[in-house]
Parts: sequence; C-alpha cells; structure tokens
Amino acid sequence: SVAVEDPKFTLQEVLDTFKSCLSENKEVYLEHYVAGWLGLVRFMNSLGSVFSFIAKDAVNKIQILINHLNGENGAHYVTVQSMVKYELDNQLVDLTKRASFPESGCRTLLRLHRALRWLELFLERLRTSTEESKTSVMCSEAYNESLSQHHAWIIRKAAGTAFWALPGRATFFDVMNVGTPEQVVAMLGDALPLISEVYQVTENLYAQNNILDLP
Ligand code: 1PX
Repeated sequence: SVAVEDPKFTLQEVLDTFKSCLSENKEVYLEHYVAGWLGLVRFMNSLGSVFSFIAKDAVNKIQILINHLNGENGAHYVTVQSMVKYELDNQLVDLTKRASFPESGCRTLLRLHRALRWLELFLERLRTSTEESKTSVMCSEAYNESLSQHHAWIIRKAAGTAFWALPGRATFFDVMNVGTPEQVVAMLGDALPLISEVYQVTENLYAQNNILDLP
C-alpha cells in the first residue's frame, strides 16, 4: 500500500493541506483545495481497489479543476470566490440542465464540496468511535446523511456495496500512519474544525449565488 511504501505519507499531511486552503479574508485557494483532494484519493487508493470507481470519479473532477487552473483563464481560478464570480459573470455555467458547460468549475467543485460534507461527518464519527465501532456503519451513516441525497439509486447501491469492503477501525487507523489511536483522535480533533470551516465558507458562497443545485 501507499502508506507502507512511502513512510512520509500520513493523513495528517493531507488534512493539513485543508488548513492552507483558507486565506486571511476567508477565501478558498483552489490549488490547495485540489491538493487536499488528491491526498484523500491517494489515501483511499491505499485502502484497496474496491474503491477505484469512486477514486476515478474524484480524480476526473480534480483534473477538470486543475485544467481550469492551468488554462489561459487560470488567473480567475485562484480562489473559489474568483472562480464563481468569473464563471457566473461570463455565463460559463449551466444553471438548469447540462448543456454547453458540462465541465464548469462551479458544477465540478460542487460535487467535491458535497463529498467534503461526507468526509466531515465520517471523520467526526471516527473521532468519537470506540474499538467496537464498525467503519462500514460509520461510513454509510455519514453517506446517507449527506452525499447520498445527490446520488441516483444505482450509485447509492454501488457505494453501499463498497462500504462493506472497508477495513476495520484498527487497520484504518494504522493506514492513516499518524500514531496511536489516541494520537489519531487528537489529530482528527484538530483537523475537523478546519475542514468544517472550508466546507462552510464554500457552502455560504454557493448559497449566496444560488448555485447549490447545479446540474
Ligand atoms: C480517513 C478518511 C479518509 C477517507 C478519504 C476518502 C476520500 C473519499 C473521496 C470520495 C470522493 C467522492 C467524490 C464523488 C463526487 C460525486 O458525487 N460524483 C457523482 C456525481 O457526479 P456527476 O458528474 O455525475 O454529477 C458521481 O456519480 C459519482 C460516482 C462515484 C460514486 C461516489 C460514491 C461516493 C462515496 C463517498 C464515500 C467514499 C468512501 C471511501 C472510504 C474511505
């Protein structure tokens, strides 16, 4: 697994990336947001190939955002705030049905944003779990409370099946490569407020611009 081959890989680093997402005036840097997601996908890949259909979709979306960042209009994509303004001002977003702009930054980031809420709920459950807690149960509860509401039946079904293949809590904690279970719990306690804040800032921005339901 990645965690074994690369001794420097720890979930801590990944979660730290989300720390650098927020600027002083609470703008979200797209570059760091994307880097955080890449780290999460890397972590997910180290859990096994059952999750590769999930990882593939996440990577597709991350790549779309990287292409915007590196494209000729990249300067408008430095923060999520500037991206939203640029794409809306220039009518680069499909607002009611998928048509001319299936790869807008706004709709693409929205999918990752919704997944970030799942992550927040899942990590909070992990943080407060006991040795007997089942990761599959924590994962599906978090999913049912968030992301699943945006997914078609067939995707929910596939996700639900994949959750059963999740390793147990002890293995999960080991793969995070952070230390003892107590250290994992402490790390999650530090990281969660930051993830929450990034989530909330993005949520408010999307709500203000009325783009929480982009097709
Ligand atoms: C310590 C915990 C760290 C775990 C890190 C795991 C990172 C998980 C990354 C999940 C990223 C999922 C992105 C999904 C985006 C999405 O909703 N896409 C759907 C809609 O896209 P569209 O372009 O059609 O509008 C798309 O249909 C998704 C298909 C793939 C299935 C998504 C299932 C998501 C389950 C999320 C839970 C992941 C569980 C991993 C366990 C570690």
